[in-house]
Amino acid sequence: MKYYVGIDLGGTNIVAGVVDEEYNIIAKASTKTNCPRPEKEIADDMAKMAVEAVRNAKLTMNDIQWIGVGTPGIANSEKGIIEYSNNLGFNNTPMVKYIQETIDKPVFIENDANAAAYGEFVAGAAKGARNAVCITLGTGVGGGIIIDGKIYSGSNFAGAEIGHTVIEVDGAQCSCGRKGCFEAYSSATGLIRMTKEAIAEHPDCIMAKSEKERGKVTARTSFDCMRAGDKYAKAVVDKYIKYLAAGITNTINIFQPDVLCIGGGVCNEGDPLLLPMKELVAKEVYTRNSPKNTEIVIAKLGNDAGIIGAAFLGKAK
Ligand code: BMX
Ligand code: ZN
Repeated sequence: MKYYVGIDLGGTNIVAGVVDEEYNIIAKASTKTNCPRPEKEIADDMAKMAVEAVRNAKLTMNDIQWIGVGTPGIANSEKGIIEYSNNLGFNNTPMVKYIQETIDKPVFIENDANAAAYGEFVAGAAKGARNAVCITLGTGVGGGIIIDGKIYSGSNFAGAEIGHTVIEVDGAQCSCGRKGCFEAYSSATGLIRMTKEAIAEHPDCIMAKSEKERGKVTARTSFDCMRAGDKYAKAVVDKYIKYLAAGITNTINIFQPDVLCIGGGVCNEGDPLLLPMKELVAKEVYTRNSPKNTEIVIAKLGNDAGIIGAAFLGKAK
């Protein structure tokens, strides 16, 4: 049996997993990212987690083929440099070199959403597809594109940033500097913003009460309060779904993948999110009258997608 290590570097957690050649995660190790802090410290912790995960798997580094890393931002996979990652505070960080100072193995890096898409492609909801696009609805909206079984990251390692395509000109401010990005509406962060806006407009609604009781607004507030009968919450959910459907329809119109996979916590809402979204997409997509169309599915692997995809980066390009 061959083994690989995949590391998912996130704004909150660093998770390393040992993955066998049948795509099973056999052991993990994790720690807090604790950013902002010096990039070398983060890299050292990543190497530490890799070593710990291997130990937890009762293996040694000799059993490991290579290490793969998924990171938010722009990952130059040829030079092994994370060129830019705003939430981690990275600028031209030589991640591969740093990790190899501790571990003498080949190290591959890739954007986190690309790695997660690859994970879903090799072992999850996009398994068996030739062309697949995965969209993650999390803190941001991540995009990963698989064409003919390989990760497509474009030139300059900066492609597949589906989250930063504008769906509302002059719309809500995005963290990338543009206004009206898909990410500004369809991320969990975007949903929370729209929920807060509605609460400010309707201070007596059920969402406002929920905020007072819990002391916070989350990505679930609007869905929960809609179920409790709040018409303003339903309006937020409807708006969220409308934007999500627009972003997904755009993506299908560009790529016409066999499978479009969506992941991230918001997908746990299930049918109340998915059914109306799929209905809107079906009405609008360019191929609406074609006998064959892109299948929209929910990601299967959750947070493990990023680890499994990272672990197989040695085969991804
Ligand atoms: C942002 C962007 C993408 C990333 C996506 C998902 C940065 C630092 N991140 O659009 O590269 O894939 O977020 O990130 O520029 P997540 O934090 O939601 O997983
Ligand atoms: Zn943007």
